[in-house]
Amino acid sequence: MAKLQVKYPGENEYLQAVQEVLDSIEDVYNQHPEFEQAKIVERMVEPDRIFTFRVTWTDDRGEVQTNLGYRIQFNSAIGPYKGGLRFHRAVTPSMLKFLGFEQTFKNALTTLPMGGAKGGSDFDPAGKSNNEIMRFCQAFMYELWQCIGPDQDIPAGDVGVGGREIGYMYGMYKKLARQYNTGVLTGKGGTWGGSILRPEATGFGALYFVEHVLKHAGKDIKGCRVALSGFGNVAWGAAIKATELGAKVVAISGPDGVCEIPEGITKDMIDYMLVMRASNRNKVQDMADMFPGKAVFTEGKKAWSVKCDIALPCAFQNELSEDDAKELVANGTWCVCEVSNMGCQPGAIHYLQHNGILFAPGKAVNAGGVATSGLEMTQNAGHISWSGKEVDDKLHFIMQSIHEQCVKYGVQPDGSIDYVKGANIAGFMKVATAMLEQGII
Ligand code: 2IT
Repeated sequence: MAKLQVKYPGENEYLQAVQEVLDSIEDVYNQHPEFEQAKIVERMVEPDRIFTFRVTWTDDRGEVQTNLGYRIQFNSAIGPYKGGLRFHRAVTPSMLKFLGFEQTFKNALTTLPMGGAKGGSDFDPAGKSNNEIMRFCQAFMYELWQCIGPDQDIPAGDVGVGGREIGYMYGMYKKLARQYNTGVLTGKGGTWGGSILRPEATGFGALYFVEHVLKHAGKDIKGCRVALSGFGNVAWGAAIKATELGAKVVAISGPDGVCEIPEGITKDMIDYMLVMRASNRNKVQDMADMFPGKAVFTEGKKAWSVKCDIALPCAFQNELSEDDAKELVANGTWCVCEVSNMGCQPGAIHYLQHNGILFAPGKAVNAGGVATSGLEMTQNAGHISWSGKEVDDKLHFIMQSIHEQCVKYGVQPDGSIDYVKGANIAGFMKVATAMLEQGII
C-alpha cells in the first residue's frame, strides 16, 4: 500500500478499493508463500493495460465538444475482460481503476469465466438531448471498437449508460467491424441479442442476496421498510423486487435530495423512474411533482435520513458516510447492503460492523448484474435465447452460490458472517490461483 500511495498519489478511490481487499486477505495471503513468491498482489493491483482516447463530437448548437474516453483491461486470469462503461462528469482513471479492480473479484464470485474491466468517459449525460447522446456514443465507439470483441473484452452499462446508450454503441460497432458479433456488448435490447431480465438483474440479484443475508440471520424481509438511494437502473430493479417480496420502499433519492414515500413505492412510481432516467434531468424532485402527497421531496437530504430497517445504496461510490451510518443506526436500521460499487466509505463500514449491523459489500450484493451479462454472452455464443424463468433460476443459483462463498471464507468464531472478508477472500483465492497456474506473465 505504501508503494502504491507514492506511485499513485491522489488516486483516492483506487487506493481505497485496494486497501480494503488487502486488509481482508492479509492472513490468507501470509499462509500461501507461493503467492508471495509469484508476486501475485503486486501484479493483481495493476491493470493489464489502459486505453485512453479523445472523443470529439458536435452538440445541438453546432459547437465542437471534446471528452476523454477510457477502457481499462484489468485482469484476464479467469476469462475475457468484462465490465461496464460509466459516463459521468467525474470519471477519472482513478475511478475506473477502482471499478476495474473491484470488477475482477466480483466477476470471480459469479462462478462464470469472466475477467475484470471497466471504462467510460467524463461525458456528462445530464441535460443532453437524445441526439447528443447518440452522437457521443458513436464517437466513443469509433475509438473503442478495435479494443473489444466477444472473446476479448465485453463492455456493458454502468452509471449513465443504459439500454439506449448500448444500442447506439452497438449500431456503430457493427458498422465499423462489419460483423454481427452480438456478444461484443451486453445489456442489448431484447430483439437484437439482449437477455431477458438483464435490465432488472442488478436490483433483482441484490434482493436475492439480501434475502440470503436475512435468512442466515433468522430474519424476514416481509414488512421491512427499505430506503434506496438513486433512481436509476439499479434502484429501479431493487424497488421492483423489494416490493414484490413484501417490503415497503420508503425512500429514493437523487443529486438534488430525497423523496420520502411513507406508504411505500407503487408500480406507477416505479414505472416513472424510467421516465425520469430517460429525461436526463437527474432530479428526483420530479417524482414528488408527479405524485403530490404520496412522495415528499426534501432538498439536500440523503436517503439515509429516512427511518428504515434496510438501507440499500444504489447510486455511487462513497455515497454513505460514517455520519450517515450513525444516523441510520440511531434510527433503528439493522441491515445495510451495498448495491452500488463501494457505496460506503471505510468509516461507515467500520461503524456498521462494530455496531452489529448486517453489512454486505457491493462486489457480492450487486454481482447479479454482471452475472446476467455473462448469461447474455452464453446465449449470444449459442445463438439462442432463454426464457425469463430460465434466466431468473440461474440468477437465483448464482446469488446463492455467492452467499455460500461469503459464508465459507467470512464465518467468524461467534458464527456471524463478515461479508467483506468473505467476498474479498473468495474472489482473491480464485483469481490468485488462476494467475499462479498460468505462470509469470
Ligand atoms: O458494476 C458492474 O458490475 C456493472 N456495471 C455491470 C457490468 C457488466 O458487464 O454487466
